[in-house]
Amino acid sequence: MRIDIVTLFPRMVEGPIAESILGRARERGLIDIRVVNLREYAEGRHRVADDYQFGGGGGMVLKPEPLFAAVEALRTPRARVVLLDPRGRRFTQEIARELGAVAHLILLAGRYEGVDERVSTALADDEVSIGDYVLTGGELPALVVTDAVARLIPGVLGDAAAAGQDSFARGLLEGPQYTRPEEFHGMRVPDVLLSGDHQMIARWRRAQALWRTWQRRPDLLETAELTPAEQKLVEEFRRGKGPDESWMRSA
Ligand code: 9WO
Repeated sequence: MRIDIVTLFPRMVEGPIAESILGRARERGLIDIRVVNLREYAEGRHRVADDYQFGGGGGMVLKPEPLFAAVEALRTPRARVVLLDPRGRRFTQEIARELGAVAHLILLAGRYEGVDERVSTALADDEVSIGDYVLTGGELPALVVTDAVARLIPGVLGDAAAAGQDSFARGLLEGPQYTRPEEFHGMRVPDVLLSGDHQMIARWRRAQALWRTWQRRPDLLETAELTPAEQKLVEEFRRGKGPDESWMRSA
C-alpha cells in the first residue's frame, strides 16, 4: 500500500512518521509513505500557494493549481484522492478499513482559511473529517488517517497485537487491562487475571468490555455484533445488574 501526504508543512508530518511504528513499517517495506511538499508544485519564483479570497472578507485561500499539479504528478490508476476537511465524512474504524483496502491514497492537507472549492468538486474523490473542530491545517488529520490505516496492514503491528483482536474492531470499547505489580497503591489486579484459567479470563474480558461500553457508549451496542450470550449480559445490565454478578455464568 502507498500513502502520499501532500502538505505545505512536510516536516510537521515527517517527524511523527519517522519517530513511530509507521517509520519502522516503512523501513521494513510494509508500506510506502511519501510526504510531498506542496510548495514544489507552486509556480513562480516565490512558489506562492495561497491567494486572496474572491468576494473579499479577508483570509487567504489555498490555490487550486499546486494541488492539481501535485495530484497529477503522484496519481496512479488506482489512486483515491482524499481531502481532510471538517465538512467531510466522519472518520471511523469502518472508514479506516475502507481506506485500507485502497492500493494508493493521496491525502491532501489544507491550510490558511480554506481550500479553493474546485479542489473539493473536481480533484478530491472523498472528503474525510476526524471530528467536529477546526484546526490550523489538515496535517494532523492526515496523520490520524495514516496511522489508523497503516496499523491494519499485516505485519505493521506485532503478531500479539493483531489489529483484528481489539474489542474496538468489533464495535465495543476495551475493558480494563493490568500489568505488574499485582498490587499498586492498594489496588489489586482482579484475581481472575492471575488464575491461569484462560476460558474464564476470556469471559471476564468480554463482560468487562460490554460493561464499559454499556456505561460509556451505549450507542455502540445498537450496531455491535453480539453473540446471544453477550446479548443476555447486556439485558442483565439493563435490569440493573453489574458485570461481576453476571460474567461467571455467561458462555
Ligand atoms: C479557518 C477560518 C478562519 C476564520 C474564519 C473561518 C475559517 N475557516 C477556517 C478553516 O476552515 N480553515 C481550514 C483549516 C482550512 C483547511 C485546513 N484546515 C483544517 C482542516 N482545519 N480543520 C481541519 C480538519 C480536517 C479534518 N478533520 C477535522 C478537521
